[in-house]
Amino acid sequence: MEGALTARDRVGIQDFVLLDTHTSETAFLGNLKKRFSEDLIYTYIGTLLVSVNPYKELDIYSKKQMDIYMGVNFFELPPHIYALADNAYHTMMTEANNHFILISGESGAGKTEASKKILQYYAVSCPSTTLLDSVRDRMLVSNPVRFVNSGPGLVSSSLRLIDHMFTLQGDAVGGHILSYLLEKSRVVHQNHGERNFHIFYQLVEGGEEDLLHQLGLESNCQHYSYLVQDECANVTSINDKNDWKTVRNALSVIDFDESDIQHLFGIIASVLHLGNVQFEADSKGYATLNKNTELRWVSTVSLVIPWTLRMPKPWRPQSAYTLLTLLDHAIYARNALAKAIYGRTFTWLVNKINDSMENKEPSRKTVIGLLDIYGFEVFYVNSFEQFCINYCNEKLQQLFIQLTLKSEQEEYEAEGIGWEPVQFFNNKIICDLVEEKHRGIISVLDEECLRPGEATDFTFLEKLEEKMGSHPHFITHKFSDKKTRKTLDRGNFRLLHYAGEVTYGVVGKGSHGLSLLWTIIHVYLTDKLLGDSTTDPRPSSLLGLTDILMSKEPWYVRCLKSNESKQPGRFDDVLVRHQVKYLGLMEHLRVRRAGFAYRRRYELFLQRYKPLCPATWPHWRGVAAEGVEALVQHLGYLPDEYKMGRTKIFIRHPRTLFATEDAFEVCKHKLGKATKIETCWR
Ligand code: AD9
Repeated sequence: MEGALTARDRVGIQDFVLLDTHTSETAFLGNLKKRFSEDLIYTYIGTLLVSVNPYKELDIYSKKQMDIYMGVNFFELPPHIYALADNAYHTMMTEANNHFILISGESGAGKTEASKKILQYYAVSCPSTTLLDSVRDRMLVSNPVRFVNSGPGLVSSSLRLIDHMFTLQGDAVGGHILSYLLEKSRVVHQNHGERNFHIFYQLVEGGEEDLLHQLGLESNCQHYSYLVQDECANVTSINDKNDWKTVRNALSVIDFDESDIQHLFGIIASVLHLGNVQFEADSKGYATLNKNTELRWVSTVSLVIPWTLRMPKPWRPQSAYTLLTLLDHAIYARNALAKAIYGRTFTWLVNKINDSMENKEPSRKTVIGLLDIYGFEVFYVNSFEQFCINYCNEKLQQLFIQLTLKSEQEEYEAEGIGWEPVQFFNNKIICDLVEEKHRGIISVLDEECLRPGEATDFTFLEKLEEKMGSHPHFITHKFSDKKTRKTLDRGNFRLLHYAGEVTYGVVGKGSHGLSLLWTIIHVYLTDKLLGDSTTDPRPSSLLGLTDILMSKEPWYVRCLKSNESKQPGRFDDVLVRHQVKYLGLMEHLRVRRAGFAYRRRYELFLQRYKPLCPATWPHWRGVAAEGVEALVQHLGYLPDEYKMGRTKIFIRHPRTLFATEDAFEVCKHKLGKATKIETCWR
């Protein structure tokens, strides 16, 4: 008994659903930490995979490991990204339906690595022909083109979806990238500790001498103002020179010819030159350009001629052009141009990659989508870009709830078990707060923007207070208690998201604040993400992401950073706790545990626990369900503790399973031999 408990104590529980009945954040963290210290970076919450970045190479990604996981049931082996990839693939094959794998986590948490591992697994495990090999090569290299190590690569965005298409026989035949919420602002501004897109550093550090000469670039990142903010140009773990070679290779695999490549590098260089265009204020505060060298390079290498920046005009209140002439407006315009150039290039690049991965097989396809999203973004005060990302996370949580409950309900029905009400927090109330017609935050913003000249960011905030001041998830300075008021400025509002509180700044964005907010929200969200036809009446408009996802079966990977300094083996409790909170893991656990915590097919349950009952050991010759019934009767399960479905046993509380598991360990000890299935409890 003691020996058995020690094994579980040492490596923790492999599925959080089975963690003690009192599910506290502390117990959750304790289990993660215990496993992490044993280099067990993966843990399940049901079929959701939690991954903690080890910042070191682990010997768990070999071909041998892939073979072990191939075609094996989810819970038979220790948790692994391969298990998830394999189960998504096999479910897709047997049910001939579409799936998506949602990978979320902060920057550097391991999302790119996770998607690479999944792709590598498919590359090795899917049937192979020469034609398919080339498609797979493209899928694999499209990843480096997109990201290249931690942080954003060439076309990183806050949310990315790549579809991988398979024939009904399981052959990979093509791919498609859909990208939302490109973090364009990162081109001109990086938060503390963040880098700009890697491709800039790679070009400057790794670019060949001739190429740099042709593009007018210095081989030194320090020379470029867009690359030296927050002194993050040199990250020791990143080898820009080597990564440059990977990108070069990737571009050739995905059919970029020399002229495409020249065009691409020209544009990247032009953004760097643009960042170095400096203005000076004249005696009246109007912007002037003191030298044109950088600007000339912009036009030379990218064929973009930024005339607007070259025309210092006196300020005239009624003219749109005059906005550019004051110093800060000129800087704003320069940055906007840099972001726009990069944004367009991004779209072009994604289209090119898609062309190269286009599915050329006429037969029916099924799809596994890889969706990669930054989790909740939380700074001291957050802008409306964070609002968009957080709202998006809120929608995805809603989707998770709907899909989980739906699949629970379907499973109960399929198994002939009555539906039971479940206890969890439904975040629909927060989604409504943001999106409800005529009442939500976006509607209020719309209404305010219809009053040009009258509406300001102050009136916007007042309207919000008027409409939702009493809402339990909305707080402003005016509608808060004394204690909260101390932490909340007058120009901010706070939302109680399902994962925690986030404070958003509204006031103080200047006269263009409102229209800027409107643009951010509508361009990034309402139009693209939610497919709301009220703002985009075009019938050909993009399908909403949630609609796309609703039509697929979900799988989840949640990536956590173990520490900020990328140190192998270091587990920073505060940092991990923060991510557990903002990735909503406890809430996920609650939803998962809402009905029956554990279910297992009769054959598997019997195979493991048959030594516990004289009637089933060493062999049960009858129907598996009857064997399980005999087994649980022998173990003394109370009637309320379990239900017998058509193919599975459902157990309500983890403690029942644990008692069984402990008995099994004792029995195993007595029998004096380890069974093969033992590994599944690591
Ligand atoms: V960003 O949102 O694109 O800024 P990611 O994608 O979340 O970010 P990434 O996968 O690039 O992070 O991981 C960051 C670094 O952590 C990698 O370069 C690896 O050095 C390290 N890492 C991540 N996952 C693993 C792993 N499973 N094993 C070993 C890992 N190292």
